[in-house]
Amino acid sequence: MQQFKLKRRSISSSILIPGILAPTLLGVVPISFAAENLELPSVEVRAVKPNGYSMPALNSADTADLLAKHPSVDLNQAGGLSALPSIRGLNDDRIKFTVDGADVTSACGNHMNPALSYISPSNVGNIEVFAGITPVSMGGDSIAGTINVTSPAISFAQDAEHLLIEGSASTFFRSINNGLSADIKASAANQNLSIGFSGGVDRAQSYYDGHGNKVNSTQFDRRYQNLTLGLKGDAQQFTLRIKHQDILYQGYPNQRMDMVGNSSDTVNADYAQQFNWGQLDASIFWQQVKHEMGFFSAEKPGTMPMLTDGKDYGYSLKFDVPVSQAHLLRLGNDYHRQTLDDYWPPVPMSMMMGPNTFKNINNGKRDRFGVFAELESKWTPKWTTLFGIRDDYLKMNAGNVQSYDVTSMMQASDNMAANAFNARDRSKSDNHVDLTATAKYEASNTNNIEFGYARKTRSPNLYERYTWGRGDMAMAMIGWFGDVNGYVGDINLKPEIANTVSATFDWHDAAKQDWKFTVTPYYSYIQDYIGVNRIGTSGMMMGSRPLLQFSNQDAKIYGLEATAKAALWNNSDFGQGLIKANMSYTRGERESNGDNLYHIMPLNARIAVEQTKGAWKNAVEVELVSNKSRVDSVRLEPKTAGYGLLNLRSSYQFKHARLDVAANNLFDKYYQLPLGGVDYATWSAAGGMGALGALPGMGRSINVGLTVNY
Ligand SMILES: [Cu+2]
Repeated sequence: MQQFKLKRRSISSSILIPGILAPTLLGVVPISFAAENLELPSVEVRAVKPNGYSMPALNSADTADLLAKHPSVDLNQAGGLSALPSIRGLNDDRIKFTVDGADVTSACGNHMNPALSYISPSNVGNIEVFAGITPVSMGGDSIAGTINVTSPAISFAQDAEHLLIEGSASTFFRSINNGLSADIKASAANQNLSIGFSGGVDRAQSYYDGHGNKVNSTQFDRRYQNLTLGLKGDAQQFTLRIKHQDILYQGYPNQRMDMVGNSSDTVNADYAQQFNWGQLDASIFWQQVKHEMGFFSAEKPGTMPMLTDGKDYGYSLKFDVPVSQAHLLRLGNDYHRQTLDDYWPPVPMSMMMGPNTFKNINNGKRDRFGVFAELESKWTPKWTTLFGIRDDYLKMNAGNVQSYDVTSMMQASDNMAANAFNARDRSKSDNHVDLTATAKYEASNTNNIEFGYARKTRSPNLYERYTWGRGDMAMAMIGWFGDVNGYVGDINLKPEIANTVSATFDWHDAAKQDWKFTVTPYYSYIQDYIGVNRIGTSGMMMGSRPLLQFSNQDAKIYGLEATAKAALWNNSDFGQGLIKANMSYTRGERESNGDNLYHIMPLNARIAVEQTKGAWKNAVEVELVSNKSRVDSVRLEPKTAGYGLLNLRSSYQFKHARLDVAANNLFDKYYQLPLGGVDYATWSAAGGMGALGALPGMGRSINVGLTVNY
């Protein structure tokens, strides 16, 4: 019987090193460079030694920002801890996210609490990004790809004689928003048992743009505590993680509301065991969230409490069975239940908001049950293939709703909508059939090609199907697009089905040491893409914005990514030098009329020169973004000008301590974020007159971090 090494990702010890990253078709996460050498299409992530190049938390307290340098990933700006990632133009719920194996859903009509907001960058051990053609074993109910984030691996003592005591303390300061992150970790382990704790804080005031103006409602404060327990046997490992997190407040410059509280408890348990026949990976997760929106600062004043209670729980089972020397079979089953209550308590003395509670989503439920089979085959030393099929069955429902005042003439449109909603059968079920077929061909020792096809399906989320309010205000409260438009759902929405083809051409030197160049063209046709139709315009009180209803409309997205890296020098005077570059171009169109899709990043590139010499690591980086002239006119998406930013960073390792310093946007350039939506907070603080502008990015920030390991 062959010996398959226990290769569960969560027990690989890897540290994330944001660099400039190469995409791969199957996307095995070149977030850290060492992972780049992986034999595709395997999904193993090898142990990566921390090389201390750049600390995750140095430049941002938002874990999503760690993905900004990945050529397939862009960020739709939201709160300072809650940017919404997008993979090749497909955002948010179209991506499958897991955090330590837990499938986490935003419990908020503005998606203020996306999956990555539940882990601080200081606690990220590894990130995997699968873009586009994603193995079916990496999850269903998603069309863009998969992002898996894991905490640092649990460590055990090497032998029975010693106890392994580890700890670290880190602190980061960012000048642009007086941002402060601090984290401590401690663990004690023998050979079989490991116990660990971590805790910390991420907080900041609102940041300033390149003109020196404050960007209102960009402040935040988060606290967290995590406990871990690990048990290890000869061929098995059990991991338990218990987490509590409170976001005390978080501003949203491009939303009408802010977060005034988000309290979550999470339990994840993983079990991996190696058998004669292969390997079993099992995990269960449970997360409970209490979310509150409202107003907390003079930067965006108001009164309107909105509460959301959300739960996510489920399990996953995976079996890896080597059926012969050449073939590895993966089988799996997973289940995920989301429950959601979204309700808006009355505001005392308010004519519009009372006397009853507005029930936005009442007893919402979304269940998904999935099974898959995947075969990975190495036919010859040159040819590798991966074939997978997956079925997900989804069931959704929501209970009766009500407006603030069922008798008020002023709320007639909400009351009519509530009556119609309550009279309908709202139970919906969808069946997804997903397919993935890819091949890799090593044409020679200096080039290879990977290519493939995937069919992937996503069902609407609870807000897309079950938000029902038709009054201006009720609609203005829904939407995670940073455009302050009004949105309403549609019970009859169909799932989105993406058919994607893509290929990665890879050229490198024979030893894979000196240089590498990749090009990845891709094309996706998305049947029943969930876009919007305009159904009206809100009144003056809500700022005369478009009122939109989610609707299925075919769309296509295509583009090109390229990456390059090359060794520049290697000598005793200047150490080692390396240049890395990547660029990406994305185009998204509605099929019927050629309209531009919303939130598509314009042409952009990143070039960095890095030097390593002894304990020093230094880098100079240029970020170039072209102007955004193709905008979604239906949502009144703002156009933005092109820009270039220069960033510097440096780190020095001294025994157990490391100092990190960065200067981001060194020339304090003013620029607007192409995916930032509108700068609503600043516009409304100035009286809400005139047109809404695009959200500006951060001006120059000097960031300093100190990390001590013991
Ligand atoms: Cu919210």
